Amino acid sequence: MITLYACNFHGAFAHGTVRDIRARWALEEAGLAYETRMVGREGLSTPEYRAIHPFGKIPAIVEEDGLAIFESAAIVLHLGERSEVLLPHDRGDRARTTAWICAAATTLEWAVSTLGRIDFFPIDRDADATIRPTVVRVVQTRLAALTEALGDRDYLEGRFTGADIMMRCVLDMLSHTDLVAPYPTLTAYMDRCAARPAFQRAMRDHLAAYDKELA
Ligand SMILES: N[C@@H](CCC(=O)N[C@@H](CS)C(=O)NCC(=O)O)C(=O)O
Repeated sequence: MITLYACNFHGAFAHGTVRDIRARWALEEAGLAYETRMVGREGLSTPEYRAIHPFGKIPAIVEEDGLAIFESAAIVLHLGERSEVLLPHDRGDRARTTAWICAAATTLEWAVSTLGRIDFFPIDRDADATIRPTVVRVVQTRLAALTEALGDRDYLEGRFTGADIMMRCVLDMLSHTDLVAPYPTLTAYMDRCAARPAFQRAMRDHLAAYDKELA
């Protein structure tokens, strides 16, 4: 069975967006059986975990044959080789889905996570306050472009793919702001993705890990 490495030591601000949700959701969409192993803060820097994830981050997965994969985008792409739900077989559709997964993880997530870093983990309050408006403008520019690209389609590739897992999860990292609200196309897209039974199972289990820790 696949092992998913997740964690439950983050504060309430991060519940729902810690990146194991991406791997959980992909595993659920693909219908692949998995067991979850929780890694504590100290566990991230042990040699055993660094052998699985060189940077000591969450998520990682280890497959039945011992193959370890880290980085949420890589996990979604890799699981896509086992499920056409995540990654279409058609050459062009597959290439575009891959491009969207990379765009979510780089072009969007770079700006979105920088905003999260400023808002939740301030390093230098004055410097952060100075750059925040610029980061917000970059995020807004990306959201406007994404809205245009999505158009009236339900999902990025028309039908659901792993690209929607990555994109919705990145957009969700803006939930502490009102930046997505002016884009009804995007809020409807996020709701549509969240209504999927696989997402609901993944989110239920993701949040249950925090409830267990708090109990
Ligand atoms: N680009 C990586 C980011 C991984 C990452 O930063 N994960 C966070 C959880 S959302 C983490 O492990 N934080 C624990 C820490 O940095 O100590 C991915 O998408 O997998």
